[in-house]
This record gives sequence, C-alpha cells and structure tokens, in this order.
Amino acid sequence: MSKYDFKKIEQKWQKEWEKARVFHAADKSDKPKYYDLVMYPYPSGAIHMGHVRNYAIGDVIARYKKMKGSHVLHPIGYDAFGLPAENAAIENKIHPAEWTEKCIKRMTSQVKGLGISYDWSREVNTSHEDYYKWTQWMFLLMFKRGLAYRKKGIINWCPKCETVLANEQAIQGLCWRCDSKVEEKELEQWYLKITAYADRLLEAIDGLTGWPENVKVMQRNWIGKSHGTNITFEIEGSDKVLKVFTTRPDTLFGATYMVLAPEHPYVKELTSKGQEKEIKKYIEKVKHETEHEREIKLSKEGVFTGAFAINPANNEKIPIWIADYVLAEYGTGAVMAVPAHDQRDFEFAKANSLPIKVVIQDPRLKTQDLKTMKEAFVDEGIMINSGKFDGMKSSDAIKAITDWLAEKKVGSRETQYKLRDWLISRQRYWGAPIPIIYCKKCGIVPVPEKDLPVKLPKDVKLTGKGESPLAGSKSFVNTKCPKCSGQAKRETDTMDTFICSSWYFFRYTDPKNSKEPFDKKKAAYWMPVDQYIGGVEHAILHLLYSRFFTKVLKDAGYSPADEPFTNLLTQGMVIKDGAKMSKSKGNVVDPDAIIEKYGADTARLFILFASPPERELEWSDKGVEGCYRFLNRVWRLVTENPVTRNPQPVTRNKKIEQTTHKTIKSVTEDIERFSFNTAIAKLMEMTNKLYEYKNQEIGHGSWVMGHLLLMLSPFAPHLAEELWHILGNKTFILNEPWPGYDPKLVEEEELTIVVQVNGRLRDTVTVPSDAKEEEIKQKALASEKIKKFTGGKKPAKIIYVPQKIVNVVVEGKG
Ligand code: ANZ
Ligand code: ZN
Repeated sequence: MSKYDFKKIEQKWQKEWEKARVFHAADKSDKPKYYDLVMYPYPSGAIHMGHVRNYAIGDVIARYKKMKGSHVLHPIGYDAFGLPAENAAIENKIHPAEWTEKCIKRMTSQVKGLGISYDWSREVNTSHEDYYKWTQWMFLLMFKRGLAYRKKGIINWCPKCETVLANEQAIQGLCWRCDSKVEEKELEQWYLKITAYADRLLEAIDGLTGWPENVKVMQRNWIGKSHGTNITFEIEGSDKVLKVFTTRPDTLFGATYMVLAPEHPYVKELTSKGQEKEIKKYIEKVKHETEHEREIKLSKEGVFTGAFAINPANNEKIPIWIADYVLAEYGTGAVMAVPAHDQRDFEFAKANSLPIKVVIQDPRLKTQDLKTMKEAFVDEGIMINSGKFDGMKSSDAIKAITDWLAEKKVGSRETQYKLRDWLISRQRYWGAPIPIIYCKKCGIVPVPEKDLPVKLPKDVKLTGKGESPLAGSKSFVNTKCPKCSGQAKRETDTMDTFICSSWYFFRYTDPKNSKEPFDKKKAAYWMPVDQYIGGVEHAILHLLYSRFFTKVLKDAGYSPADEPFTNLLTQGMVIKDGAKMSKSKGNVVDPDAIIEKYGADTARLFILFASPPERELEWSDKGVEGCYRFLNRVWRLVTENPVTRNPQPVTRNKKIEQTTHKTIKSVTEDIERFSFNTAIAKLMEMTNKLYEYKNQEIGHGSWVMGHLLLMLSPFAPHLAEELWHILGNKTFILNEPWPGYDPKLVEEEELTIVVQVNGRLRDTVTVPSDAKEEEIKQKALASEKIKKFTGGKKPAKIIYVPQKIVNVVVEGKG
C-alpha cells in the first residue's frame, strides 16, 4: 500500500506558511482578539515530549480559534538566562551566551519542524540586551514603588548550585533544580515585597474561574492567610513583654508554658545562669536545620530558659522554653503552648513533663481525664476552667476573649501570612545584573533609566563557586555614582530568572519596542492572555510571580489587566512504562526520532489522541503506529477517490452529508471543551464511514472530504493542507472558516420499540435509529416498568424483532 510522503509534504508547507506569513499576528484587527500562550521553554538543548505535548495542545487551540474567526496571538520565545547554561558553559569551556544560542538554534529548528502556528516575528530571548534592559527596568519600577529592598536575612542556600534560592524554590527543603538539601546562611540580599500584595493575590483567586481548582488551592495555601489574636505576656522580673500570635485565644486559660524560637531576640537575656550551657548547646544543634525540617519535625525536644511569663488571663506563672518547632519568621516567633488543645504542644508537654490543663470540654464526654488523655482535643466545645467565660461555646469565646484582652490592652486582632518576600539576588553570572550602584556618600543609588541596560561584562571567569562572578570584573564593578559622580561600585548579583518570566507575556504584545518595555495600547489590546498552557509544576512559583508583576504593572498604569491569565490549562506529564519520561530513568522517547520515522503530524496526532490534555499521557509505540495508519487512510481516501479528479458536485448522498454534519457538531463541541482525543476519534469514525464509499464518486464528495480536512487541520495541519490543495483549493486551510452544521441534519432519527414480558406489552422505549441490538435489549431491561414485571429475575430468554419488539421471557411470573 502506498504511504504518503510526510517529509516532503511537511517541509513544503512549513516553507509556504512562512513565506506567506500565515501565522503573523497584526497589532490590530476588527475581529475579537485571542491570546493563546504556551509557557516558553528553557533552552536546554533539545525539546522533549513534554514540549511537543504543550505545543500541540496550544496549536490546536490557536488554529481552531483562528478558523472560528478570532484574531489570534500565538507567540514563542526563550527563557534564556539561568544556571544550567552557566554550568554547561563551565563544563564545555564556552561562553554561556554562545552555549545558549546554540541550544536555541537547535530547538527552534525542532519546534519549526512541528509546524506549530507561531508568529516567530515576536520571538523573545530573555538573555538579549534588548530584553533584559526591560527586566532591569522592571526592577527599577519595583524600587521606585518601594517594592524592592535590601536586607540581611537568613536565606536558603543550595550548596550544589552555589546560590541563594527563593523560599518557593526550596521545595520541602530541597533545591527545586537539583534536589540538593538546602542549607541556611545569613546574607545581605535584594527582596521584592510580594507580601504587600498578599491580600490582593489571595482575593483575586476567587475570580480565576478559568483556572483548575488544584492550582488555586495551592496558591491559597502558599499565601496562607490566617486570622488570629496577638496576646501580650508579661515576663517575671523584666520590663520586657512577650507577644504571641494565636488562632485560638479561646484556649488562653489553658496556656501552661511558652515556647520561643531559638532565634528569638529575647532568648539571650531571658536565659538564667543555670540554663546557659544547655540553651547554647541546643541553639548550636538546631542551627543547621532548615525551616522545612523544623516544620515537619516530630521530635519534641526543647530547653527551659529559666524564665517565667505571666498568663494575662489568670495571672499564673508559666515557664518559658525554646524549641525548634517554633519558627522565627512566622507570627511573632513565640507561642503560648496549650497542650490540652494543640497536638504538637501535647506531645511536647508529655515529653518534657509540663502541665496540661483542659479548658474546653469535649461535648461527647462527661469529663476529660488527664491521665487517660491520649491526644489533644482540638475541636470546638464548651469553655471550662476559664473564669467568666465558663459555659460559653468555645467558638464564641474566640471573639469574647479577644475583646476582653483588647479592653485590658494586652491583645489585638491580627492577620498573618505564610507568604514571605521574594528573594531575588543570585550569586551567578548568567542573569540580568541588578541595576544598583553603591556609593559611599549617597548610599544605594538606582541606575538611571537612560543608562540601561547594565550589560553583562565579558571578561569574567566562571568557576561555579561561591561569590558572584561579576565581582571579579573590575571594569564592571567600578563605576561612577549617578548622583555625585564619585567613585562607586556596582551590585554584582544578578536577578532570579523568574523575574524574566514574570513579564514576558507583556513583551510579546510589543516585542521590538526599544523605548518602553511594551506599548500600553498594544498591551491593552492583547492582555490578558486568554488561554495559558503549561505544566502544573509552575502552579506556585511562576504563576504567583506573574500575577504579582501584573498587579504592580496595573498599579503603575502599564497594564489594563489585573490578572495575567484568564484561563489556565495544566497539561499532564508524559510517562513511559509507568514513570515520568526523564533522562535519569532512561525512558526518553526522542521527538526527532518519531518525526523522522512517522512525521510531525503523526507525533502531534498521537499525543493529542492518547489522552485528554490534563491527564497523564502514557507513551505507546502501538498508538503512534495507529495514528500513522489513520493519516495514511485519510491520504488514500482523498487521493484515490474519483471525485478528487472530478470535483464537480454530482448527486448528493444524504447519509454521508448527515454524517458530516454530525461530525462537525461533535468535533466542534469536543474542541471547545479541550477534549481533543474524542474529537480525533470522531474524525476516525467519519473516515471509516467514508471508506464504505471509497471507490465511488461520493455524491457531493469534495465538499464532504473538504470538511473532513478542515476539521483535521488543527491536529495534522501539513497533511490537511496538502490534501486541501489536491482537492483543488487555492487558499491556506488556516484562513478558511471553521465549518458550521445544519441542526436539522444533526437530529437523531429515533425508533419506538415495544417491550413485552412473556408476550404481553408492558412498556415502550425510544432508541436512536442506528442503535445496535444489544443496546436496545439493555435499554428495555433497564425500564422500571419491565423490572417490576420480571420481579428482578434474570430473563430466561430475550427475543428481538428488529426495529420493533423486545420480548423478555421469564419463568413463573409475568
Ligand atoms: C495557641 C494555640 C492553642 C494554637 C491551640 C493552636 C491551637 P496557623 O493557622 O498556621 O496560622 N504558631 C504561631 N506562631 C508560630 C510559629 N512562629 N511557629 C510555630 N507555630 C506557631 O497557626 C497558628 C497557630 O500556630 C497559633 O495558634 C500557634 O499555636 C502556632 F489549641 O496558639 B496556637
Ligand atoms: Zn554618590
């Protein structure tokens, strides 16, 4: 059997499309705009199947929307700064810029080979001066608005990457990039004040109706807003006071001790002579634990400081301890411990023989016996041992006790967030230099906008060790103060590359602008992104940062949109033999090999057919083979049909026409809900039906086949384009309107079937005219009336008179 020459066809149309600029998006149009965006890739060297999947999904949407009459923006570019290029460059002894360009060249040719409808004229490269100039501009905007600041702090340090990580990049205590155990260090660093936007970032999540629920939950948890009360405790024999943050002020009467984080500023002066040695030893011990380890730690170790606090509710004297389960950076870094009602405190009290006092009665029990109590009672209940609050519901006491404390001026309502400011300094070379100058006289001076970009120097030695490589370039470091013209030094850290990707979707709207990061009007036209597609691994980092940047740009008058991405699709992973495709697992299928053997159309079709976009996709060589066979069937159907040579409409074939209309309806509906796999299945079905007429002149034939190709084109664009032209069309298929259908022709013809039990009419059922025998029998048996007459017995026999009667025979009754 003849196979179609995919290589020739695919190359031919990729050239033709480029020549005719079919994918070019003009800045304006009368049509409704549609901004379709896939997460731009990191130029690692070669694309993998995850990329192919991402781009194939994005392309179906772009092509479909365009044919549906939208003015589509579908851009691509490279997230080109970053550590891997720097490391690879060190290893291969070439400059990261050169390395990156090489990778981009290769990947671009691979992506182009897929025939994705990108407007390449809008390509961005974040490592080019014309881009990072504006990344630096974004930093200055943050600085101007009081959202960029420098502070000394405890930071996450990856010993392997030799750089600082943002909180979000130390995932469960491991480096997000290399999985090394993260260490803590104290360094002076630049931060972006994302916490100033915590509330807005949180509140707007409810409005993201086009986002998957799990991503929204992750963002909410990351921001971690919690309402509670700050309570002030006096310290015995000191004029200092201790503040705690609690979400359970109703348990105040049950606070039997306090715990400070080992880093709490009061620890030193609160520690009594006798406890000094032990406290010191403990602090030394926990110094190297990361925050995450501390959060999940189960050991309930701590040390008594020797000092006591006074519980403001009942004036009881309670001991002050330190323990690593209290985090320095959350709340006030101190807690009141209520072991009867908090499980962590309960375990700590048991382990250290501290008193436990029940102040909330479990409504299911008469009394709570401390001796037999096995765990804390953490639910709501009735207040006891709590003075004038006894008898109250604990949920009401939260407010009542807070009011009472406020009156006594020892408490106030408080809101806390888990979200921290974003640490953006990186001690690496391959990133955008932070545009800041330090002057002895003037202090911190931002680089004036006219002096941007602060260019990366070339005379730098990359070692991958310790300090920022920029510090080694004298010509870079030494400069003049923009204010006083005196000798000054440049900041030598570069920015976290997540800053580059926090605004690239704005740049696509105006990628060549040399006067501004982008033109406000152009951004106003295209933004927000209508559909964003990418991996769920970006659910927190990239998506939260992009939302933050968009809000700042809106406040500064640059963005019309408050949220960057109206709809978000998180694609599933590509797996093989049950595991994620990865080099380390050795189960990678190289896209190049598949394209070489079957062509890009087959690769795209398989990836879209094998699984709905959000789900995992299990690689299957047999599946690929099947998709290839299908495309060949379409090829032969069109090329070998007599009508192809004689496209004059002959007599119309009502049945085929109806099939076509039905297929249009369901494929359209499937694409609308991104159910690409079922859409493809319907095209396969239609092809099978047309095969029954393969060697006849299908009445109305070129119309039918043309419609098959129009619908196939978002999935297998090269083959569709070639056959479209073979049918005699002169236009590009992408410029054709998406086909509509005639609702009258889509209506199902139905049959009414009589259902009998033991020969007597008991019910009727309606079924589609083309329903199969088995389907009709099942429907008859499912009838409630019939069930009543059969008494639930298994029928002895079912007689079927085609298109008329189902007779159910049961023994005994009936
Ligand atoms: C007393 C208490 C009694 C608490 C009780 C809970 C239950 P979220 O919801 O996460 O905000 N806490 C406060 N600051 C802390 C810190 N720096 N490190 C560790 N734990 C800290 O949790 C707030 C609760 O976490 C606070 O309420 C406090 O314990 C603890 F029956 O105070 B609670
Ligand atoms: Zn100066």
